[in-house]
Amino acid sequence: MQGATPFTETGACMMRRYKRRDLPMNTMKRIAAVTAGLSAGMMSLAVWAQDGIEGLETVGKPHAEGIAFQPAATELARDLHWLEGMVNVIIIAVSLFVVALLAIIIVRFNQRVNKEPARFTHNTPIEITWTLVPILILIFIGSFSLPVLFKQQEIPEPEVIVKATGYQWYWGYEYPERDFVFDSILLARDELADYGYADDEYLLAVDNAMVVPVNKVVVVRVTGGDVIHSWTIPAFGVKQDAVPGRTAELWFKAEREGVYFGQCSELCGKDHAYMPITVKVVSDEVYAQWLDRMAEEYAGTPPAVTVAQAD
Ligand SMILES: [Cu+2]
Repeated sequence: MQGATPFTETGACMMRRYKRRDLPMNTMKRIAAVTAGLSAGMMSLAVWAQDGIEGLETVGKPHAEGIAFQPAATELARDLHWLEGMVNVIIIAVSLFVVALLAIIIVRFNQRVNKEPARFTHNTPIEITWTLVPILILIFIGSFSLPVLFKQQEIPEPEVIVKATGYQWYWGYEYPERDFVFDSILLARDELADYGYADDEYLLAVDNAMVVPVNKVVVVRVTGGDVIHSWTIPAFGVKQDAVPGRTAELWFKAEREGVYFGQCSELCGKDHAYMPITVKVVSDEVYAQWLDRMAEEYAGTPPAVTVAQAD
């Protein structure tokens, strides 16, 4: 047991688990996984992703002592990384310039070296310069940052729609096209292996990940069920507040299959740290199979059948 960890299989967490609509099914799965784990000869069976999606590389994950961004998996994230690099160059240049000015003043105009200080108070050319130059720098930055912002906020025609709802303290996902809903709940440390996650993915991995197809425009409609939460996947370069009573949208087009992690990014109560976000980006056919399985398990609608029509 993790004595110091507030999130255990008892108390509040257990209550939340009972809110799931799929509890009987899931309990069955868990019993199956534990039984498999008990048999040494069948140990490998315990390590299977419970959503039936296997062999995905973990791409968007924080690393101990890491200071850079997670690898960009969308055009939006690449834009953000580029913008950060460009603004950093300006920040460093301005900082070095100011430090150099300070150094010159300290060395050349101290009381000892400069016994007779100048008495003038105005210098028009310098005053115009130090007003204009910062304005020009801001216009320059804005001419690059605003297009990046507009690209994020102008939602393209969706190929896949997912509704994400933040609750205290887990996420719920809805796939309106197939009419199913499920909850996505933090995995306890001892459950990670059963679901195919590494031990250091505690506080990042969930039981039911959101699944989306690769290279498709995914629009996520984000809302809050109780208080304000915030949905994010850093590697996608997206972050959107989940506000009760409002539906906000974000979009991304993930270019690489894999597992991506995020965490609720709006302080939402005592278990704010225990409502992570896991997204699996998969191929079109894996996505279609997953949709069918989920529609069946969560009583969604069967796939639309295209019927040939005679004119
Ligand atoms: Cu939250």
